[in-house]
Amino acid sequence: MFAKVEKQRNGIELIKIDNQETTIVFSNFGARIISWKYDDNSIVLGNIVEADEFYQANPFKFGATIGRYSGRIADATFELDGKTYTLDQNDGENNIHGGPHGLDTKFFDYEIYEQVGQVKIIFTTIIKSEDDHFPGNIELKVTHTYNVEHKWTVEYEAIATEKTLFNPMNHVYFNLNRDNNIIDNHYISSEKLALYPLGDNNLVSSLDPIDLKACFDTDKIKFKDIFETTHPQLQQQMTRYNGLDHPFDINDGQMTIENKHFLLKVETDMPNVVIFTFNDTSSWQSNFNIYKPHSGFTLETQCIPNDINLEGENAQSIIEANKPFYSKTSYKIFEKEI
Ligand code: G6D
Repeated sequence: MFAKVEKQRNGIELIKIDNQETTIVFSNFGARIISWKYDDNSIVLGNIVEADEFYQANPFKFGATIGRYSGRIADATFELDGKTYTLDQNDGENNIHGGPHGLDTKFFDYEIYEQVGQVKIIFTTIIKSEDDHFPGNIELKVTHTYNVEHKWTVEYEAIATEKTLFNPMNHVYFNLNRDNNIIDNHYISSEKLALYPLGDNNLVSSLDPIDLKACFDTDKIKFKDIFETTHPQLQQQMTRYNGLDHPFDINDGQMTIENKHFLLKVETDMPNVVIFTFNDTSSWQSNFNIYKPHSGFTLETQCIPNDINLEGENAQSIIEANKPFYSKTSYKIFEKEI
């Protein structure tokens, strides 16, 4: 397989990979995915034509690598080894997406490897403590691989100079509908689907999750049925957030999402998946903002947001100095025969 590089303005470079029925495009800006198409159907949200302007001030972080810490950190502060760290507040009083200078804002260096049956792009950068106020610098490699089986894999390899937090993810929004209509008709499935309820400011309020499989008693749960549930605790969550913005426990890191035409299979070694159904699209004052609520959904494979304040030294996002971190998530798209 081969890759073609296209340079746009503002330092944005696109790396385009063609795999017959499917095409996929990545960028050096935020080591992000820009486009993924099955024939003429866009299955992710983004803008390949005007990428040079679209991504710079987009608060929705379409397709970006997020880090060093993906989810919210309550009150933008945490304690590690008895020391208190104060981060930038970029979500009310919280810190989100690693702060205002997170990985989504970085221009990565990259190398392309065209191999038999796949293309690999290795993006590299350094996260500096002076930029985000977490302890330690991190040398980071984000590898996007696309193969002939229409499978996109993201691998994260990191090494930190000090004990710190590392909780990366990709902020891609999917929409498997051919007409790109809202995603309420999609079904999610996994042998385990347990949702952590949120309290104030989108923060997890309890480590006792709601078992969705028990609530709905079905293998495949439709987003619409979750949004319109009469289950009291879940209904309260949906009313409050107009959809999902919740961490899930899933079975063995595997889940599928499907509609009539396509099925997307996700596999991850990260402990949780945050599903966000793009519930409020109004915060971006831009002609580029053509999105209505539920235009897409994310599958953010990460440690439970705010784990450092919820679980202290047991938080899974803690990494030791000089000890290599590795994590992998893949998304594979299938067209259904109808
Ligand atoms: C993340 O969980 C958050 C959402 O609350 C936020 O609005 C979005 O990113 C932009 O998924």
